[in-house]
Amino acid sequence: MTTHHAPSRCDALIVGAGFGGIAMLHKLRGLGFQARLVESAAGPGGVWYWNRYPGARCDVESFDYSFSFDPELEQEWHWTEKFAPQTEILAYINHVVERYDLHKDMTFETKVISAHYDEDSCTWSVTTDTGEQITCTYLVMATGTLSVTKFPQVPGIDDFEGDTHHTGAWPHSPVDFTGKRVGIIGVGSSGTQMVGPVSEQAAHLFVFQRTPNFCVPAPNAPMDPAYEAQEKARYRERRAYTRETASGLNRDMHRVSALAVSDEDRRAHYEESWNNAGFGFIMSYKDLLLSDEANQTAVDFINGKIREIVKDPAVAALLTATDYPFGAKRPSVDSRYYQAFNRDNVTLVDIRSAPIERITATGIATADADYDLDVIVFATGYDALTGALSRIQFVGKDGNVMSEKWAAGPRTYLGISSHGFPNLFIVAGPGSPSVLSNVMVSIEQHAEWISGLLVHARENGIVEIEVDLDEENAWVEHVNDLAAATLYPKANSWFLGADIPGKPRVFMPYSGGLRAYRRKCNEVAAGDYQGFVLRSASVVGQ
Ligand code: FAD
Ligand code: N01
Repeated sequence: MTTHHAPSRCDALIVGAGFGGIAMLHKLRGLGFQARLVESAAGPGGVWYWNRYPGARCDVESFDYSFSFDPELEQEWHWTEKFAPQTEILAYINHVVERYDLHKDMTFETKVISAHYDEDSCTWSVTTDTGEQITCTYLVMATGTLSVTKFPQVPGIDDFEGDTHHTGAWPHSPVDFTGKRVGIIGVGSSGTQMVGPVSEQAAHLFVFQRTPNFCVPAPNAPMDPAYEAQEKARYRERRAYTRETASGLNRDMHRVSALAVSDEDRRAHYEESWNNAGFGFIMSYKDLLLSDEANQTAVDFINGKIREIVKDPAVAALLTATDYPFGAKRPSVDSRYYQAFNRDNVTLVDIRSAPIERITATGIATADADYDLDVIVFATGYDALTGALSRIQFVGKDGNVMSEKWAAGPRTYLGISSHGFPNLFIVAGPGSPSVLSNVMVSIEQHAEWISGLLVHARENGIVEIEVDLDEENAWVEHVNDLAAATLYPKANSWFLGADIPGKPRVFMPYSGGLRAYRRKCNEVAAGDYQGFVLRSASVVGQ
C-alpha cells in the first residue's frame, strides 16, 4: 500500500494511521489542504492493526466506536456484533481508507524520528527512518496514546526458548495455543480479554497477576437485525446525543449520588448497569470517581459478583482489588474473565506476594515457584499517552526541545498544542479527555477543531500558530486541579505514568469530561482562538 512519488513538501503531515490520523487526513483533504500521512506499520489501523490477540474487541458499542462524518458510511456498514472484534474493526478501517481513496496519501513502513521547526519559513522539517525529509507547514501528531509497548523490567526475557508475544504487537497469523502451557503476564484490559479464549485452547494457562483489576461484563451479542434497523433509523440523533454526553458513550452519567439512595435501590441500579452498561458502569452514579464512600458501594457490589462467579473463595479473594478505588485504573470490560478461573486448566499466580524474579529458558521463575511454559504473553501495557511523542526528537522555536520541556510531565494548551512548538498539533493526546472517553468521539472533535483552526489561519493570512505560555500554564494547572479533585490519583495506573522508569507521576488526561471540554474548545474558537498567538507573514518577517 506504500504510495510512490509522495510529495516531500505538503501543507500538513499527519503521523499515524489509526482512527486519529485517518480522521485528520479525510478532514484536511476535504478542506483543500495538501495532506500526507506517514505510518510506521505496514498498513492502516493503529491499535487495531497491532492488537490481533485472541479476544481483542472494542468495549464501546460499535455504533458509537466508528466514524460519524458520513451518514452513508454508517448506514452501509454492518457490524456483526454489538461490540466488534478486532478483525471487523480493522476491516472497517481498511474499508474507510479504500472508500475515501485515502491510501494514495499514505506512506507505510515509515517512522518519524525527528522534527525541526524552521522559524524563517514557519515550517517543520521532518526526518523519517527511511531517510526521507518532508517539509510541512503543519505537523499533526496522531501517534496514539497506547501505541508504544511496555515490557517488564525482569532479567532473562531473551533467555526464554519458547515463543513470546506482546498483545500490542501480535503476529499477523493466528497463534495456536492448543496443547500449550501458556503464561499471560498482566490483567489489564488486554490480559483479561485474552484469558477467556486462551483458557479454552491451552493445555494450561497461568495468569500472572500483580494488581487485581476490576472487570465488568461486556453486554455483547450478535447484532439483532431489529436493533440494527432501529438504531440506523435514528443514527444522526444517536450521534448528536453521544457527542454531548460526558464520555462520548450512548449513555450519560446518572446524576444521582450513590449515597443518596437506599441500599435496595442502589443494588437494583448496579444490577442494571452490570448487565447493560459495560464501560458505562463507572457512570452508574455521579460521585463514583469523586468520593471514597460512594466508590466503596461500587467496589462492594463488584466484589460480591466476583464471589458469586468464582467458585474457589481463595481465588476469588485474590482477584479482588483492595487497595485502589474502582475506576481509578481503567476497568476491563469482558464477560468471560472471572468465569475462566473456574476451569481446572487455569491457575492465578499472585506475583505481588511472590514477584517474578527472572524469565528462564523454560518459563517464569517467581520468588516461590518455577513455571514451565511454552508461550509467554506480555499483556503488560504501554508507555501511555506520551510514549510515542517522547520517542521523536522535536526541536521547536528558539531551540526548544520537547523532551526537555515535558521532563516533568506533558505541557499543552487544551492537549492540542505546546508553546515553543508552533504549527504542531496533537490528536487526542495528554491534556485532553482522550482515553477517559469514547476515544472516537474525542478524535473526531479534535479533527474538526484543529482543521477549523487551520482554515481560520488560511483565511486570515496566518502563517504561524503558537500557544500562549500563560494560557498553557493555566491549562496544565486546571488539568492537575481537576484530577486532584478525583480518586484517579489513588491508583498506580498508566494514566499517571506509573511503572515506567523515570516517567514523572502526573495525571495526564483531562478529567472534566468531554462535554465540558468541547464547550471550552468551542469558546476558544469563538473568541478568535483565544490562547493562541496567530502571526501573519508580515509579523514573522516573511
Ligand atoms: P493509534 O490507533 O494508537 O494509532 C497511532 C499510530 O501511530 C500507530 O499505528 C503507530 O504505529 C503510529 N505511530 C506512532 N509513532 C509513530 C512514528 N514516530 N512514526 C510513524 N508512525 C507512528 N478506545 C475506546 O474508546 N474504545 C475502545 O473500545 C478501545 N479499545 C481499545 C483496545 C485496545 C486493544 C487498545 C490498545 C486501545 C483501545 N482503545 C479504545 C484506545 C485506542 O487507543 C483508541 O480508541 C484509538 O484507536 C486510538 O487511535 P489513534 O489514531 O489516536 O492512535
Ligand atoms: O495494559 P495495562 P493493557 N510485572 O497497563 C501488568 C486499552 N485497551 O494493554 O497493574 C508484572 O492496563 C500490570 O500490573 P499493574 C485500555 O484503555 C482496551 O491491558 O501495573 N505485571 C497490569 O496488570 C487499557 O486500559 C481494550 O500492577 C506487570 C498489566 O500488566 C489500555 O488499553 C483492550 C508489569 C498491564 O495493564 C492498556 O491495557 C485492551 C510487570 N513488570 C486495551 N508491568 C478494550 O477492551 C505491567 N504489568 C477496549
